[in-house]
Amino acid sequence: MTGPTTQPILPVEKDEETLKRIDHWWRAANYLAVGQIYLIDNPLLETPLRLEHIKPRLLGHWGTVPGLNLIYAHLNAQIQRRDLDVIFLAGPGHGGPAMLANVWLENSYSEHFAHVPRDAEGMKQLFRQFSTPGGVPSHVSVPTPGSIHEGGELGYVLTHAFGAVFDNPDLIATAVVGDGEAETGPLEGSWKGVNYLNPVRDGAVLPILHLNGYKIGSATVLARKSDEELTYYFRGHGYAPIFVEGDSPAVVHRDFAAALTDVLDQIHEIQQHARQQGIERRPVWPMIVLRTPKGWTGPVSVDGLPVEGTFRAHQVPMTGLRDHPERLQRLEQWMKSYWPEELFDAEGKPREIVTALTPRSERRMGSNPHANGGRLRQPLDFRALETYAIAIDDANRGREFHGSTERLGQFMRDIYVDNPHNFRLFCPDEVKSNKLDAVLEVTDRGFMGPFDDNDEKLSMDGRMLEVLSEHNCNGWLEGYVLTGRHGLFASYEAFVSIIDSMAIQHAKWLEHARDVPWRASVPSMNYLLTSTCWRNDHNGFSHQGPGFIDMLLSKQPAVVRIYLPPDANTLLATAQHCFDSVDHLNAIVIDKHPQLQYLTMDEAQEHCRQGLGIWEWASNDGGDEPEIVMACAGDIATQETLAAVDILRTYLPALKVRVVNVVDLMTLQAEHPHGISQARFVDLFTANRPVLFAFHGFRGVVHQLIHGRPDTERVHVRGYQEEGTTTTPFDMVVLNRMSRIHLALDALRYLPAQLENAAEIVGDLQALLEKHHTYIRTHLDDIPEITRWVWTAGQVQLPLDDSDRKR
Ligand SMILES: Cc1ncc(C[n+]2csc(CCOP(=O)(O)OP(=O)(O)O)c2C)c(N)n1
Ligand SMILES: [Mg+2]
Repeated sequence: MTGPTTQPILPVEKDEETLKRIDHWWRAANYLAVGQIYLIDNPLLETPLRLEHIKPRLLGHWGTVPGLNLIYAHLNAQIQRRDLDVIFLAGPGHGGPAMLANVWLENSYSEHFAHVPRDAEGMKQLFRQFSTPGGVPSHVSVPTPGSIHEGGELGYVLTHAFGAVFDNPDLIATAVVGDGEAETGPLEGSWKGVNYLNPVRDGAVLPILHLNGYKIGSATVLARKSDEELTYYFRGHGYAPIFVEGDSPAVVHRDFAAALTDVLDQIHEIQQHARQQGIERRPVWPMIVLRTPKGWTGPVSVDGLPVEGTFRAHQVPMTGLRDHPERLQRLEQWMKSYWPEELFDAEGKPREIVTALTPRSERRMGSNPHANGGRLRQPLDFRALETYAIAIDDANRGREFHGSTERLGQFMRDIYVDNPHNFRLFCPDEVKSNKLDAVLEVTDRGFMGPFDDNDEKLSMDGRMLEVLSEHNCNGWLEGYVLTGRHGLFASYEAFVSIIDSMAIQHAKWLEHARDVPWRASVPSMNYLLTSTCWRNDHNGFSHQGPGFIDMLLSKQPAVVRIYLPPDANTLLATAQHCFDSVDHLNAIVIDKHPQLQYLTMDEAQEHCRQGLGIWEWASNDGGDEPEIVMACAGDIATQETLAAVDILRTYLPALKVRVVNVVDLMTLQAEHPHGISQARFVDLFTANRPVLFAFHGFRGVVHQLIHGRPDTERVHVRGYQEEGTTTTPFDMVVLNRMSRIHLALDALRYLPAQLENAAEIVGDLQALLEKHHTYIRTHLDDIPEITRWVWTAGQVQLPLDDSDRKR
């Protein structure tokens, strides 16, 4: 709820005293932002500005600052008046000086950083540290109290805001959208969030589109549209826009205050109505369109060119102070135009007229606990994994096909039941396709209607969200976990790369957060990559792309985890571990089709604890030194490896083969926190025997990971090598040379001593390869004995007859 409308005192727009405080706050924040961009000393301008007070490198973005400061100041007044629970997300996150100024004024900053107190010394430090080595970044970043959104890469502010308010009924996420930012694909798509926002159960997003007219170098599309066009546009998306426009502070303050009063009343009304009387239809949510000049109150012109109100105000609006000493005076006049002596006392403390606008303790937007969401994190409750496990024993090990993601669906179904307020599954329209639909037994797909008789499992109460936008799914989950809740984003493997860049930004956030002690640990971002490259044979060449793994490898080892469970029980153990973990990006890769099952639940849990291990039941080295290690990571890679071992053991029973399965890919990398020791590497892979490694994704990944391990020349990797078309499943592994036939032939190639006994097996494998080629073109399907293959421990019969062998 938006909180009680306390004290029916005057609304802000009619309350001259509060408007005065807002203006003072705004001026103070503007002053502090300019100071951060320019000054290293003399913060209160006690003496005339000299060059030694000026930073040697002028960095930062001024243009967006006055708008952000205006919105912040006004929100403070409303938070105070209504005791609102509000977080502030700055889409134009390059306006870092604005947010730093505001959280310093409200004292949140000094409470987080004692070395930057709220006085002249602290002000000097605030200025000096901004955008300087060893200081703070120019953006609204991890060390900015109150932020869950860096805003460096534009486009995600609305998705983060929606994610933050799902299941947070009392929270309002204010999302300032830059007009340049509004041109990005993700932002454009994210207005749809209201179609998934339930006013009973969820909080509210308050979008404020800031039309300052410009991006870095030119006009913005939305700023050049008339109010009428914008009204149609936003009405069509389900919003009722309120317009505020001007360049006179007094007028804008009054109008913006009135607009905020109006939208907050509307939000309150929508929520009260829905919560007391139920929802008949999707509400029309209010939003504000704010037209104020870019770089408002800054230099009007420089070098004879207009700056205020143009794109030239984007970064540092007036540079070259060393070559133009008169600009020192202009800077001083500019800063003095905010009347600093009215704002700060002689000791540099903000005066009462400014601080009077500070909301109480955790209502300050820089101290709101949702913006340090780890503080609110409640671990999930799980039922015993045995509930969902597939029963495995020596008789059926590797001999039965079951869907693995189905079991994960059942596990998540019960997580939904047992954790009704802090777990969500987000998916781009594939929950059923990915066989996770057990979840739908306990929750519908959430949607705000209208509804159609043919809809299935679609209702306003649904808490599983399907939107055909990987950007929304990812951004919603980011907003959800950064505010302390848990979830999973399930995607087709090939299309998760649409959000590579978002995942990169989130990884950077987590990397940075490791150095910020007051940031509490947040639940991990969990990705399920399914419908993988090996089983998209029916979908053409567009649907293969295991590159998300490669992208993750570029991030700091501390924050990335990649899991390739080979079967259902290892998937369950992996998923529980990921749902319990914090501060990571966890990628789990597994296909959705029925597949062979190998490990008991106990074995699976132990295998996942170790991250990799020897599968003794598939090996015949008896614990001695094998002649070859057949390693595998990934479900299809594991299946083909085992099938190859089956063939080798059938034809060459004396050959000593060891099977090593890798579920936690990062165990291979020595410098990763999960990386195994060199001694353990040798225990598993031997010191010098050939290793044939079948890998789910691109082969370079394994080579990269094992760099620095003993004798890597002997490790030969097979994997996806960008071959594909509409064909059969087995043909996919053939085309990419990772089939059991290729693996068995390759093994022999690395075992020259075996070759003299190998004429029969080599002949048969080549005959089988040829038979496969002609068979699929004749029958349009795989050879049944291949697709029906199950583990025989060296008793396999290849589907060949004499005519095949003679050919
Ligand atoms: C995805 C992305 N593309 C490009 C940029 C580079 N960039 C930084 S600021 C900016 C202009 C932003 O304009 P707007 O959203 O209108 O913000 P404001 O005018 O408030 O500064 C651009 C293009 C970026 N940060 N992110
Ligand atoms: Mg702009």
